[in-house]
Amino acid sequence: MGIFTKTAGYFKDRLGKTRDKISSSLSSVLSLGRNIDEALLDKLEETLISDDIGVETTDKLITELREAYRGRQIATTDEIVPFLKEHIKSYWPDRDRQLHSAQAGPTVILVAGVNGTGKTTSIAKLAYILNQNGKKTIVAACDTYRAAAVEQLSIWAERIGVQIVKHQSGSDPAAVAFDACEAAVARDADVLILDTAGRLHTKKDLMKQLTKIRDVVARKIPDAPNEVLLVLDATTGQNAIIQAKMFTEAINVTGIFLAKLDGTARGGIVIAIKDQLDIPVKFVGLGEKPEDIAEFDPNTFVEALFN
Ligand SMILES: Nc1nc2c(ncn2[C@@H]2O[C@H](COP(=O)(O)OP(=O)(O)O)[C@@H](O)[C@H]2O)c(=O)[nH]1
Ligand SMILES: [Mg+2]
Repeated sequence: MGIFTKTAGYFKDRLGKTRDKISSSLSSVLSLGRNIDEALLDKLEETLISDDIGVETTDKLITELREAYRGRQIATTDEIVPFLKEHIKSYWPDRDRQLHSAQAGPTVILVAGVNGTGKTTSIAKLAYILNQNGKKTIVAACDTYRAAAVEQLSIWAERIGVQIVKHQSGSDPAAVAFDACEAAVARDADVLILDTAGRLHTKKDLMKQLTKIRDVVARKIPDAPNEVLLVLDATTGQNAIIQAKMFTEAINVTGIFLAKLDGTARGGIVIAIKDQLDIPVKFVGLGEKPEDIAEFDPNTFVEALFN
């Protein structure tokens, strides 16, 4: 069990909105009759797409379901949900979802994402759990663009009991990153997490700043950053995928932190992300408290989504 692991019950509880949506749309399809037929499969296809799981996975599911139905391996509607669960789980690539750590010296996590997606909160969650587990963690306020951003991270740092490296708002974020790396090494920290700005004058400025921070970090600490986490807001649906494509053009994103999965009925988006992005969802945000973070696990997730 990893330190970010949560129980199936916790997932079920937090994913209630998405589960309710999926279960009510599915039950309207399943109530069409006891036996599967072509009309029911068409209706099911529409339903799955409306549940945000994406065209690609829906196509695959419906094709396989139709084959199973025509081949008489499956006949009644009560077999549909178990079929969907088993197949959706099997589509997930078996990949590394662990947080990458440094062999020696501090592990450096660079966190990026559009404003309001949940970056600062997600950093607080990571820092909180790591710190609770005996990893000395420092956060760095490299979002110097907005006055409130440094303040927000300072409040979190104090609340969860971790150190912070910050400058005045408006100062050079790369200079904050520089100082933060020095502090992390000098104070023998296990983990350094860098917050970044989510909006600048132009998209080009934003990406330039991000790569500048990354380059400073890479020069100060060998093999850093060990992880570049992109925070996406689950409530924004397809927009989150567009954002991810934009960031991956500028920086090598190693994992996704999908925030606000508790606040949305669109949790099916995790499945669409798997189809459309070649980046693993490593963490999910399931509330506003520091402990509301979980490692993403496809099996637990799929079980929590389908009743
Ligand atoms: N319900 C819920 N709210 C979240 C979650 N993560 C962040 N938020 C909220 O989203 C808002 C924006 O978060 P913030 O961390 O400031 O975003 P940033 O601008 O990307 O740094 C805040 O009100 C957070 O409390 C989550 O997992 N669940
Ligand atoms: Mg922020």
